[in-house]
Amino acid sequence: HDVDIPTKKATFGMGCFWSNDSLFGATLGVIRTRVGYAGGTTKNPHYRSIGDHTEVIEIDYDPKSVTYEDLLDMFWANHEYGLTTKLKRQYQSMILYHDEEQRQAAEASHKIMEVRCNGQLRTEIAPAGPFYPAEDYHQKYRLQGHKDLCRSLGLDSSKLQTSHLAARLNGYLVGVGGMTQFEQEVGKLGLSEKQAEYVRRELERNEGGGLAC
Ligand code: MHO
Repeated sequence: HDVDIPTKKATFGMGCFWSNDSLFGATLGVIRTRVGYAGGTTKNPHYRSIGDHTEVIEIDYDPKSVTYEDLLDMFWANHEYGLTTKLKRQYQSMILYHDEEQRQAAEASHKIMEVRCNGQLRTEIAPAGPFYPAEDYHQKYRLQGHKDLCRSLGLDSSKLQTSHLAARLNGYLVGVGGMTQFEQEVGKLGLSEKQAEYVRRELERNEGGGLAC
């Protein structure tokens, strides 16, 4: 289940982290994901005591297969960043960059969006500080709804944060990524025929259904 190649990190706050986990998990070039809290100053945040932190997704990606710019495009296309809605700090729109190259790309994309939205953006751009992984039950939240599948694949709570397969399934099961992409990579995922059939059924049932939280 584990893919061992050099990766880079990207960290985004895009509202409720359950759906972002599914969105990026099924994106080609994304190797692993985990959700957590970042962007604040208070120590050891938890879901029920989040302090001034924000729900974020941390992505390990293969820069040879997907660029940071691609991920930024997905960031802007998949959450609410306008000033029109008033959201809690928990759901702050946020780009936490990991190096100078990412900072520049983030600022550049922000400028473009600002023009498009007449300056009405509430997205924060800041250097990535400490990341606090969320409680186990938040990791691959959609996948965890399929207990038997998790069990049969040996996806325990630590694997839910480190496994490539877990990231993929967490997307496909809710219809993200699509059937064509699933069929293209199913041979590499290491599923039995029965497990693959199960995922196909769920994917088909949910495709195009959106990612409500
Ligand atoms: N509607 C969900 C949001 C959870 S999300 C991880 C809830 O209230 O539980 O913020």
